[in-house]
Amino acid sequence: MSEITLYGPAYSAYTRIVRLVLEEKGVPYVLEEVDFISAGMPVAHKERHPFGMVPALAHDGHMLFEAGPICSYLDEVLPGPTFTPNDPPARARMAATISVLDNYIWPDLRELVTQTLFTALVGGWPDDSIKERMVKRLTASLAIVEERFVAVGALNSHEVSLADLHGVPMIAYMADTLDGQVLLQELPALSDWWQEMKNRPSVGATAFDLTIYPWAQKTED
Ligand SMILES: N[C@@H](CCC(=O)N[C@@H](CS)C(=O)NCC(=O)O)C(=O)O
Repeated sequence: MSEITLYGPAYSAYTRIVRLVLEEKGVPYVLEEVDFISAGMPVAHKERHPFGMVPALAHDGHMLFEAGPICSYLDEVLPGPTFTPNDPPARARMAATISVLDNYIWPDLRELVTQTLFTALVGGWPDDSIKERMVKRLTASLAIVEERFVAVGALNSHEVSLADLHGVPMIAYMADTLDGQVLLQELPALSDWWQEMKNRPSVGATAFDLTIYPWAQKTED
């Protein structure tokens, strides 16, 4: 099998989504760190992704980009367990769950995580008004995810699909914040799912330490 190189930083939620699929498949790969917080997106990476985002993945002479399509590609071409249901309605449901996570959950969660984790790490002050607005929005949107997706099996830690692996890095970041922990307490199905998912070896294998990055060390000056 030709070598797989994944471009993106370990702290990127979308890079971690792809890493989880690779780990679950049990296939070796090279992670080339592309740290975009230190000094913006490196010029070399802008050649890999037309909009200069991470992740991108090189395999078999192809440069692939966008986490969802990369994961579908890997699930199709790599050996190992499969994470895409055969049944078309179940497959559409999986794609809808991924779309919901991308469009209605992650943008607010990313803002919350930026204010709570990242701002402090780079030595800044969180904007509490943004934080409060995001908590309010997430209280409403996650209640819908809980009732219409998790409780009815669209996320399922016993029959893991690409939707589960897509959700893990997002909920992992959420669980790392105090506000996220409070939100999770009101979401029993999502909490149960996370308790199961976080113990998977792939989740441990893709854990990362934010304090190793040069921008994070500024707080120790
Ligand atoms: N639609 C993209 C989203 C990827 C994304 O949001 N990547 C973030 C890091 S997790 C990024 O590249 N941020 C750099 C920037 O905004 O300049 C995908 O599915 O891969």
